[in-house]
Amino acid sequence: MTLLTDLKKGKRGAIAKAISIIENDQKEARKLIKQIFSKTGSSSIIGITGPAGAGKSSLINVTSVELRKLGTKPAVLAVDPTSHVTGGAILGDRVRMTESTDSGTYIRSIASRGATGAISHSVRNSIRVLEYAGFNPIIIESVGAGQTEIEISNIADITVVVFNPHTGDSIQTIKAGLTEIGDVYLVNKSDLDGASQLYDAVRDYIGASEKNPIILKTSTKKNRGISEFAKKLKELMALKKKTKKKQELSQLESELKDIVLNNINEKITTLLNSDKTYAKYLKKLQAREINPFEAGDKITKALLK
Ligand SMILES: Nc1nc2c(ncn2[C@@H]2O[C@H](COP(=O)(O)OP(=O)(O)OP(=O)(O)O)[C@@H](O)[C@H]2O)c(=O)[nH]1
Ligand SMILES: [Mg+2]
Repeated sequence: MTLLTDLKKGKRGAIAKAISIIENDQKEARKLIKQIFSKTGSSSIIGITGPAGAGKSSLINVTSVELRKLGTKPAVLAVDPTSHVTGGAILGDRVRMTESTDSGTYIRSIASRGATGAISHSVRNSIRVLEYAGFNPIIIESVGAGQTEIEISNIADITVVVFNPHTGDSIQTIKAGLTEIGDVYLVNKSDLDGASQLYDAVRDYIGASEKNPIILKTSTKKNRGISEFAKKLKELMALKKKTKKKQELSQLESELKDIVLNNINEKITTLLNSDKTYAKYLKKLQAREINPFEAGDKITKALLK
């Protein structure tokens, strides 16, 4: 299969095609994963999250350049919450991320529309494609908005949370649950007013936590703190490699559960449409001869017999 050969060589066209298959064609995606799965699982996955506009894309752009200088070969997956492939936000990312593209970093946006399980599926398997193509680390950008960000932190080996002094609600955001997931906290846009206060607040609020995260000030505009951030990432990659095994086991277990539950859901949904017991109790329910719970129990019992 030439796609595999080209993927292995890290050819851009092949990677793009493979990720499109992952996103759009379940049947082909299965075939592809079947062929590459055993050769994946060893790259470091870095999740970069934080409020919209914090500077995640800009940071990834300049940090990738530094990471390449340190001898790694990063690739980027941007999980875009607002739009699919033609959307404006992605174009914005493309523009801002040109620098790292020029230097050889592979960058790709994937849409996060649809069921949350679908996002995990796309991200997990796109990661596998990039691993097979020889990239390490794989950086995932996601906006810190609820479900997606939590899923990403489950997939990532290293989680980086980005704040900036311009969003007045930053401390609120900090309190709203981003406190536990970070291995690294960045106060970005340190060239702007308020960065020092925010840095102090983050350090007071998060620095004392058990995880003992790294907290850094960065500015992509002034190129401050970026090489230090890249160095810390490289150190963390080495450190996490030792604990990766355990994390990987639980990640694979939750993926397996997702798949099994999805499969069952699909099967049962099809089954119900032609099931006699279901039809019978549905009618009774609609005639108000039985209540929903009782009808549900009867149908479930019959199905699981
Ligand atoms: N002053 C200043 N502006 C910055 C810095 N980093 C990024 N910006 C600006 O902040 C804006 C948002 O940057 P992005 O990198 O797109 O932020 P993002 O977090 O990826 O945004 P979304 O993907 O939309 O959530 C852009 O206008 C950047 O030029 C910085 O260090 N200092
Ligand atoms: Mg972005």
